[in-house]
Amino acid sequence: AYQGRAALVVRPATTEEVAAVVRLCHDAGVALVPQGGNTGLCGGSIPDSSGRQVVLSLTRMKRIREIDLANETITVEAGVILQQLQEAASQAGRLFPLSLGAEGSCTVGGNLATNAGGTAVLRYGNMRELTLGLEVVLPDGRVWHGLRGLRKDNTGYDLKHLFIGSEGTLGIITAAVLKLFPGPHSTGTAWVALPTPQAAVDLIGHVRSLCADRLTGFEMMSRQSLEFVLDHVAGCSDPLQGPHPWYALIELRDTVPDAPLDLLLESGLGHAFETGWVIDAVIASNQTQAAALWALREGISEAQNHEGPSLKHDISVPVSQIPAFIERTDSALQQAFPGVRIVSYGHMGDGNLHYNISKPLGHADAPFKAQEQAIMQVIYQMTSAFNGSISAEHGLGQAKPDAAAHFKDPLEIELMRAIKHTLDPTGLMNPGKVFATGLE
Ligand code: 2HG
Ligand code: ZN
Repeated sequence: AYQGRAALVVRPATTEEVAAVVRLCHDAGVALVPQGGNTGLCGGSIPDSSGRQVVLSLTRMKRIREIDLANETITVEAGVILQQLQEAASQAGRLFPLSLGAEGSCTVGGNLATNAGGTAVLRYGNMRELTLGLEVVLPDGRVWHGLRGLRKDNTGYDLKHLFIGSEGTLGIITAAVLKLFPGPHSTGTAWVALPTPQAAVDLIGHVRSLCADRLTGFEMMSRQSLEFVLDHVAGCSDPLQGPHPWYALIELRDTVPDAPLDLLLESGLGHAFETGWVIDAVIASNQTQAAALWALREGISEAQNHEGPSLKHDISVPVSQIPAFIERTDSALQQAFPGVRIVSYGHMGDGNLHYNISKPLGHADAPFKAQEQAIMQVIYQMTSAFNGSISAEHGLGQAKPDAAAHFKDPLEIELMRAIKHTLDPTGLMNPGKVFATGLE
């Protein structure tokens, strides 16, 4: 979706080398664009088309520096691939819980820079909640050595939170101390058919009261989303008979081996059948079946690309408001743009919907693309009316700074700009990202 032209790409292997590059660019007045696994959906790691920006790739900084089991922490460099981090934790008998579709190629630096979310936020939080300390190269080349593995530290402002989610606009994260958790020894996975999004809200409350922290994932998807996967992703099949309007994928985990999670799921779903929240359900009886159910969820993004341009809207509203949001936005869109195919799915437990739009069946790409801004306005205005966020987990990148400037509180934007100006007065760190216009 995004193309740029870089002056050059530098690939430093150590923090000192990153600092040396940043210092040189600072002195020469050259803009830098940090890049990790290049999997972001908002173009945050893509340079502009001037051919004058330097891409600073962190992919050679891939050391696991330390695992401190007694402190339940792991210290890793920015270029470590998320999956390698998960594997390192697992080899140490622990869990690093961040999990998302791109985990085989996205990097820790990018996860931090965008405050990545994914499918286990419900239980473990976003990347922000998983981080204890950071090492950051500042825009003038100085290094902030904030790699502290402390769970308590009230010595003033918690600076790491400025850099997490700042998308490379305040400095370059080179390493982090991250939290580890006990590894799960039992997993229970269910795929359920639901009559309405309200049934999903009711079900999530019920399952949570029954299972408490064992509930690690609650994903929801519309029939349209599943149909795209069945049509375009090889080897996928519908686990249930007949079409149903909505589906949820529920995951429970326990640290106890052979924990009776299937029984918990059965009892939770039994009640849900009686109340009418659930129409049909299947519980995975082994890991292969569970993986097949997850493939249906994780295939949606790719499947939608086969249907022409996918207009992505990564929104969040309070969980309780999701049903009303869907009902009102669906109807406003169908009225203004008849026939558009609404592919809504996402991290229901976090109130985060990927409310993506495909062109009407049989229509050409170009006239549909021409409506992109108008469609976006309808969706973001509705999001705003529900007190939601126009970017829940993908960041702003170069895709959404204008929308953020429009829909965020002007005071918040003013404070953000003040912080940007203090840390990066020359505006050389990832210009054109997060903020609608550069500060230079
Ligand atoms: C997901 O949850 C990702 O599958 C991608 O955040 C969402 O492609 C998208 O819009
Ligand atoms: Zn997502």
